[in-house]
Amino acid sequence: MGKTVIISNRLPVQLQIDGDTITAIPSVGGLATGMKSVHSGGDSLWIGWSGLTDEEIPEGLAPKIDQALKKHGSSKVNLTEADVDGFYYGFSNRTIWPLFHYFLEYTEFELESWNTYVAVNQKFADAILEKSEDDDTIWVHDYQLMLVPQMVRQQRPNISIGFFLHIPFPSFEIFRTLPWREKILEGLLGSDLIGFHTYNYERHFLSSVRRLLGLEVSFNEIYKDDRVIKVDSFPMGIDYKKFSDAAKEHDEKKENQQSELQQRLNTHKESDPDAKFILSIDRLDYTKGIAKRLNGFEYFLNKYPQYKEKVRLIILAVPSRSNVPQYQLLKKEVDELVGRINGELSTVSWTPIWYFYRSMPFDNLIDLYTSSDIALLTPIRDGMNLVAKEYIATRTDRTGVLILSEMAGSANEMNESLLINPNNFEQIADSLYEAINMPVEEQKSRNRFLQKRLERYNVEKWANDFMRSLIDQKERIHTKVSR
Ligand code: ADQ
Repeated sequence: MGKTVIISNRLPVQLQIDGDTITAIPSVGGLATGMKSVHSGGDSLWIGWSGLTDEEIPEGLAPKIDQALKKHGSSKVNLTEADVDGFYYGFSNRTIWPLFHYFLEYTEFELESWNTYVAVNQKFADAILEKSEDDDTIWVHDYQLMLVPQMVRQQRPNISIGFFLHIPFPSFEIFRTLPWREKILEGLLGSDLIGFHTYNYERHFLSSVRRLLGLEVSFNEIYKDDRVIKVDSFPMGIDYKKFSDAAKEHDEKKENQQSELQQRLNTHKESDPDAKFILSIDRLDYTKGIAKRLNGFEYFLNKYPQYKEKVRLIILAVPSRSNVPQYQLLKKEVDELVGRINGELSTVSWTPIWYFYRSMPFDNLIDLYTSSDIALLTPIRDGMNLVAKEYIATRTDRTGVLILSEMAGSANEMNESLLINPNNFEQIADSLYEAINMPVEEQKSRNRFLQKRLERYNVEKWANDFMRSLIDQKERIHTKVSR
């Protein structure tokens, strides 16, 4: 058996350039961690963009960058600034991202960015073709690279290809609006296995294949030419141990070892034992429902005014895609909403919303997760939502209440949380009331189930399940189906 080749838009390393010294630092993101068991170094390769455009790479340093990446089993795809504009900020994030999250009004259909998407997908496919052999196993990730499977398949009919989509696959009625809908489906169907987070996304995809391409679909298999393509759901987990161990370590810290953030949180708790922290963490993205969360919180404070001066909403939003206009508008909307609500409701001793617009180091994330009585996550659409899982994993004493939007993929596996419709402010307000008043025994019994499930189906298991399924499918690859 050959090696495993993983392909994603970004490589799981960050490049640091200091004069002519290049260092590649491994990223600690969910995907990179999850793939650890698959991307074990010696017999695997990760192909992706380094984060630096051709224009940004200092003259003569490209070979050094290649060497630095090689040490981490990585190889870069070269992209120009124009490529990144049209492919990433353009078609990926102004067409596919809004459309697949049901934001039709934000979706742009531009031929030029589609053409760049095709050309850049070809660059990724070419990189795979150059670096792989027929007996290798290829795993392509996410919505930026949906044409890659077919582009590779055309040149390498016998190679084994898996594809995983990290965002929702929308219903047929939404997907059909895309001018290049058949091309996207055909691109994906170059794979042997196509994975989604949930059964619903899988079902939507199969329905589009049947209705737009007229292909035969039986249960979760698609028959195309002489191939059988398997479609399945693999709900992505987290590195459970990393989060639960970090939380245990956090609990054992003496006061003088605690971060400044933790000490500030403690001071507030000590000054009023009834005070509650409500936490939300996400990228600043319109799909995450941050404005609805703020409105829901305001509604809660007006409906249950006894909690004024008692509860605080901590909003941690990571800057994201800030050169796409809708993200700039969203930033403005959230800034104004936080300002207005705080302006109207604050007292000399209480600010209802603490808003941090930045990425936080892992230790501070743990401070926030472990200090918050409630996590309030209200995405309007979300492929999975790992923050919900991370919050539960850090609750070492099993207290804490998760309020989660039913529009997040993770809601399917987290029935013991309080599920809400993010458009229903009444329900958000009542769930906050329920969470604040939930008996500790009930919190523990709900979290016991959640923790067990998350511990068992962690991110490593997710990656291994996908790979096992792909290898199984390999045995059937290209067998003529007599039908
Ligand atoms: P995202 O939309 O990025 O991922 P999510 O799954 O919640 O959403 O992952 C966010 C990650 O970033 C979490 O691990 C979280 O801890 C971290 N993070 C968030 N805010 C942070 C901050 N301020 N500082 C530091 N870290 C922060 C996409 C899809 C999701 C899907 C994942 C995985 O949109 O639906 O769950 O991929 O498939």
